[in-house]
Amino acid sequence: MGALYNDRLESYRQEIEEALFSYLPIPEEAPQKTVYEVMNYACVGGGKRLRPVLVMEFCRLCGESPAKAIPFACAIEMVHSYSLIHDDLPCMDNSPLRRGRPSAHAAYGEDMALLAGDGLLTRAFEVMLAEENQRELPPQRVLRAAFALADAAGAGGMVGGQVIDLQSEGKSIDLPALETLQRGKTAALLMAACEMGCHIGGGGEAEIAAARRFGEELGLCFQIVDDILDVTSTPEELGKPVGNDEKSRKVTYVSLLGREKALQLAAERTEKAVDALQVFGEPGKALRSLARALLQRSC
Ligand code: GRG
Repeated sequence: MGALYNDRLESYRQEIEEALFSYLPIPEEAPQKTVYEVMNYACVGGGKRLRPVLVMEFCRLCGESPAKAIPFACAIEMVHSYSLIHDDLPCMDNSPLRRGRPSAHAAYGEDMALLAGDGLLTRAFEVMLAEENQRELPPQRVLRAAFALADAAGAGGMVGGQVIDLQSEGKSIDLPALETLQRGKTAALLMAACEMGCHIGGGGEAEIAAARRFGEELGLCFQIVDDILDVTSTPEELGKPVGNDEKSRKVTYVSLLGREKALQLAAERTEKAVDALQVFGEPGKALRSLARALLQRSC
């Protein structure tokens, strides 16, 4: 991930890899060993780890050691991985490939994939609310971070966005409707990542509001680039099938605006995201670079 992350963010990414591995063990003797195996398969060792990196960096920007944010960073990655498992299921996108290898249901069957998604969603809250976090941090910070994740992941956020997406297939929706959908499906979790970092870091209301604004602009921009990559990239580069949006007759930023205008909108959004970071001053530099690098991402 060298092109996306500077040295500090890259070191967070590596810490996250190690911590995810330790939070998702595969107990040899457990009769339900398979579900642990699928949870581990879907979450450990793959993906850009963008959401957890944001949690840790916003924690640092609010003045707390980023190490304190690791359980929360891992929790949001677990929720993200659950959403990818469920998104790939035959009843959703029916996708055989994820992060460059067979998707969870392709490798382990639909039943185990569904349950592993449920297991990851639940494990996320177990990891955040563990007693040691409540000892090492003011409990208020822990609770506010856990609430932000629950709020973003549920029917008012990511799940709601997915529902609108499914119900919009084959229909002609306009740009405001597409934005409502993507605010839930993609941006909600990125906003939560930024907000959670501020809660753990002890940030004030100005920092939280700025972080949420950054996350929302970044999230919408992220989705525009995702839509562009779906028509310009290859399964080898993306690690997942391409051309899906057209196949499932989905309205996207590209189908509504064309590639050039979609990219222009993403660039404008990126600068709005960068603007939102003003409250963090010079120390926000790594996030400014990250936002601009995400505009150029190839996977
Ligand atoms: C409860 C059935 C059920 C579903 C949960 C599936 C779902 C709700 C929501 C869909 C969320 C989703 C897949 C949104 C798309 C967001 C997106 C662009 C994901 C890809 O994120 P990256 O590029 O992936 O950060 P990596 O692999 O790098 O982590």
